[in-house]
Amino acid sequence: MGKHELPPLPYAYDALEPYIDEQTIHVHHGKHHQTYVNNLNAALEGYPDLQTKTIEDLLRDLSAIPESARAGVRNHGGGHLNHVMFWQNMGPGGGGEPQGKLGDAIKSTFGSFEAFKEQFTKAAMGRFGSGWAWLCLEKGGKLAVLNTPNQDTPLSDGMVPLLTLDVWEHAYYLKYQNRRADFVEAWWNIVNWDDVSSRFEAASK
Ligand code: MN3
Repeated sequence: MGKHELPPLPYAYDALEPYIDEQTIHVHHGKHHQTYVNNLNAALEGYPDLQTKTIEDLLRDLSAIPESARAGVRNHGGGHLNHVMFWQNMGPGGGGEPQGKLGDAIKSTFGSFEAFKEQFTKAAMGRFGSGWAWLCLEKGGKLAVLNTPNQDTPLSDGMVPLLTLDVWEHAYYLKYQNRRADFVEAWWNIVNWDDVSSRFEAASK
């Protein structure tokens, strides 16, 4: 399938203003995400068998990756896939609450949307250092909120990621400095629930 490539941002660089500023998106997408893609391709050099796999397949079974390439795939492949999802999970005109099957599943799992929001925010705030907060579908079909360190994806633990939030400092430092809580609160206004819902419906089939 050739080399992995940085997908274009699915909206304009200033589309998430004022919640995420244009400069942060430029650096985050054009520099940070691009670097994960470049380093993933470098990590796969000399492994023609791995080069034919999708990024999802590589991360779904890290034990199948030769040890010499595993950390590169985990860190840079995870960095690539997590950011692809992060961009798609957001959009202008987002926010509010999910409707339909996802909205119902969130209410029956967490009690209410507000309770879910609280739990997700706690996962985002509770990740010490760099990492990600997640809403996932577990193997048994149950929704779960968790966080992961570094660029680890719950896909490697057999879950299907539905919604993710990047809480690395590079995601918010230019605008929010050390105020991660303000960034997390602002981010709820740009969650693209249509994207999250379609992931949920595809995974629940
Ligand atoms: Mn990032």
